[in-house]
Amino acid sequence: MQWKRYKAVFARKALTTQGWQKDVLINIDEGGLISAVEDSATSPPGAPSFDLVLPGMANVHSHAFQRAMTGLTEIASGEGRDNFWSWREVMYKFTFGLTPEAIEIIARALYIELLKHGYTAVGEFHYLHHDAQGKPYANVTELSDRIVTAARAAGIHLTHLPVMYETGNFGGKPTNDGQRRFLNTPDAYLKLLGELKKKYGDADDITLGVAPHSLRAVKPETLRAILEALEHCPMHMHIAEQEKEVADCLQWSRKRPMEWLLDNFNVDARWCLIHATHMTPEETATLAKTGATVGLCPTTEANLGDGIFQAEHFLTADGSFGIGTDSNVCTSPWEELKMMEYAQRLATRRRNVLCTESTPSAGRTLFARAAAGGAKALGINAGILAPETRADLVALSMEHPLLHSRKNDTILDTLIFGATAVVTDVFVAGRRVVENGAHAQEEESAEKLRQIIGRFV
Ligand code: NGQ
Ligand code: ZN
Repeated sequence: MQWKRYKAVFARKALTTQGWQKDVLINIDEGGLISAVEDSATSPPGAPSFDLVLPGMANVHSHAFQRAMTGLTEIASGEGRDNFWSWREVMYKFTFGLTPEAIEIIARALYIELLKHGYTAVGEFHYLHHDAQGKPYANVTELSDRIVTAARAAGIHLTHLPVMYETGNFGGKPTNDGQRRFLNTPDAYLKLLGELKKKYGDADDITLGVAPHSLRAVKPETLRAILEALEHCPMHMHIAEQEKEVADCLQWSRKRPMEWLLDNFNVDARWCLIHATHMTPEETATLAKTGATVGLCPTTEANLGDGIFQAEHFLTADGSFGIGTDSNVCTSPWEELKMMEYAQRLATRRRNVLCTESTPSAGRTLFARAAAGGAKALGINAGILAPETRADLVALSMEHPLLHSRKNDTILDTLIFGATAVVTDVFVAGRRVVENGAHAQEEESAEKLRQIIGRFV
């Protein structure tokens, strides 16, 4: 699907790197980058004009197929012991029923939803590689190709993160049958990376990264080999999400997961550590200084009963974070950011926790930092409105009566905490993929999803 690329977008109000500005003209070059941001401008003929324009949000962590499981894991097993690990068993069984076609249909429908809520890029942490029996497809990139096709059809920028998975737990423990679609030897994984690089390495709508699944699922020597295989690309990994994971890591290495990683690897800005829920204050402070981003998935972390990230401490130490939809039970960045702050309020019994002296608005702090940190984690130059960054733009309506008198940062506070965010238009690299609240393929995509979703109930 080809969308027209706009040359300019006009905003009566916009959040730029200069702060809140009025009558902003955003000029876009032929490559989809912002060429100039002018305030107190007039709208040129042909440029679409909006109430409010913000930088698009990055979704740093998605497992697209899990969108189709939404609502199917909320019934108690009856033993009173439902937890992350029992959810994972259900999720493993769910993967057995997914055909390549279904994966593409689910992913496209999800990506359209993400766009409609204001996400403009998605980091797909992709670990389904083989067929339902665990046999490699003749085309080793079959399921990656499906994800790429879905993202291209929807028009969202994709940071594709093929996942390495080889062990069942720390210390090289054997895998189980539920993991059969995920597994690769290091050689097979490097071959997959090589194929993906050949196919998509030069594409400007795809960014390639790597994703060792977790310290539970990848041996230290494999982690090192992966780091060296693709230089400079984003490197994403789940870490320290569950208390049992911390206990298992201590037993294996006498170190906690984050402690082990920081002691053994040169963690730097190319890393995105997903969850990082269970850290000591020392780990939190050290990680913040590395330049790595943490990928927080507040709604999924709540849904799975993970625990609460040390966000206040991490932000005070100037740590970088992005938000992710992970299991895709929530597809709205506004709700995700609200959940992030509310978890802190519930834990600390205080209010307005995630903000700083220089930016006392929680909404502004959350939005701006997640947009910038998320873009960094996805390896794209985006998340701010400034020349030479991608024209990934989200336009919102200010028609809600509550927004009428709101100014500057209280606009973001009202969008996030008042649930008043109405996204009308979305541009990805200057292409208008959502127009007046609608995506051109949403009906057809929904119908395709309707036709297959019955298989999963
Ligand atoms: C995943 N999800 O890869 O989908 C994981 C579950 C695991 C989250 N961690 C599997 N939220 O971590 O072993
Ligand atoms: Zn995950």
